Amino acid sequence: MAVVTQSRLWRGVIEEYRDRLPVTAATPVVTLREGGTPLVPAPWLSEQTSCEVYLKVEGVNPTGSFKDRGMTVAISKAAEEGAEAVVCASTGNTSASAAAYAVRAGMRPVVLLPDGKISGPKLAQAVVHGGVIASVQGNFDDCLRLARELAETYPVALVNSVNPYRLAGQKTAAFEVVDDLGDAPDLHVLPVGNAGNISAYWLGYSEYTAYAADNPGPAKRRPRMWGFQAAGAAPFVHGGPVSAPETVASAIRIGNPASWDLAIAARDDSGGLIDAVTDEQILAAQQELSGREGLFVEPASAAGVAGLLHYSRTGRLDAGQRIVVTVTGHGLKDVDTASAYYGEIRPYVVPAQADAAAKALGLA
Ligand code: AN7
Repeated sequence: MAVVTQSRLWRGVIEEYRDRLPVTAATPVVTLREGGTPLVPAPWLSEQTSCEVYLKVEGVNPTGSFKDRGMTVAISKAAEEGAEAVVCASTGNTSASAAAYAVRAGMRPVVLLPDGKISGPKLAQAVVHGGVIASVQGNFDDCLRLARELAETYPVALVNSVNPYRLAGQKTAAFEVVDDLGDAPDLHVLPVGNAGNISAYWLGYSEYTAYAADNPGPAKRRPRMWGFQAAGAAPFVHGGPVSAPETVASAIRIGNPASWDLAIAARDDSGGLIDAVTDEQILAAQQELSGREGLFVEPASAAGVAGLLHYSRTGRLDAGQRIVVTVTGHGLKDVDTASAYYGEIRPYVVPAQADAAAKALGLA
């Protein structure tokens, strides 16, 4: 099939940033035209924090989360290397993305999911994309260990973020922020689970500045990186792995992050921090984003906003900063948690008659 590449529309992260990614002319590009996501000004958050806040809305990617950025590169490279099957462990979003990109490349996606701990819509994504689904008796950390072991011994390519092609793809989000703003922000805030994304953003910001002396980019500086974990799954805050992680934000229910050293480097080299927010703070932030900014994100995605608000309200955020917060996945990824937070829905039951309806709805 002839592919139109002269399009003035967004072509996906590989074509948009080809010179900064580990691909060659021999790499078959497997893309769903991911990336190019909106950087949305957040007036309510800006007012709350006395800062200039933007949201990098990753839920609009093809499978509904930021994972697609890394998956296009990982699957394209796996295709180049002749892989016929890929495997990943996942709390739900990686598996949705891996399944979509793998079938597009004609590969079998094998996904290892912690038994009973995946949201319904994410499981449905793995199903509709033809994933070979394993419900593992253990948590995400057990799934990742199993995925590594399978990839070591059997003919299946590992596409978790321990695969460096994943981080290479994900760093493009930092490029986009700089391309949109003209420079890096003062502060970049995001949720942390397996810690691939905070590592990838730092890599992206670093490569896009003169810090990479051999390949200077358009940014003049790098931001401080602030990562937020869920309090019940906060190994970086405790200083070591957590054996039984627990949080309502199932996407970041991770106790033993794979990108430990890279995330610590991102935190320390940027003069940033990694801290925790409670489930209550996460759900409240999710509600504020929906009700005030008009953006519905999944619980894990609200952890960065929860952390920013917490630091602002406790007097630990300097005013006047330019801040980007990544919201990592779409709200439709976990409808049950959101609905439960709002309680029973009691709509006004009205006749199909304007006068009576207006009266019941408070319009008359
Ligand atoms: C919505 O899908 O780990 O710190 O297996 O789905 O880069 O792990 C998901 C992680 C944040 C944390 N927000 O990012 C998986 C998985 C959402 C996520 C994270 C995840 P990392």
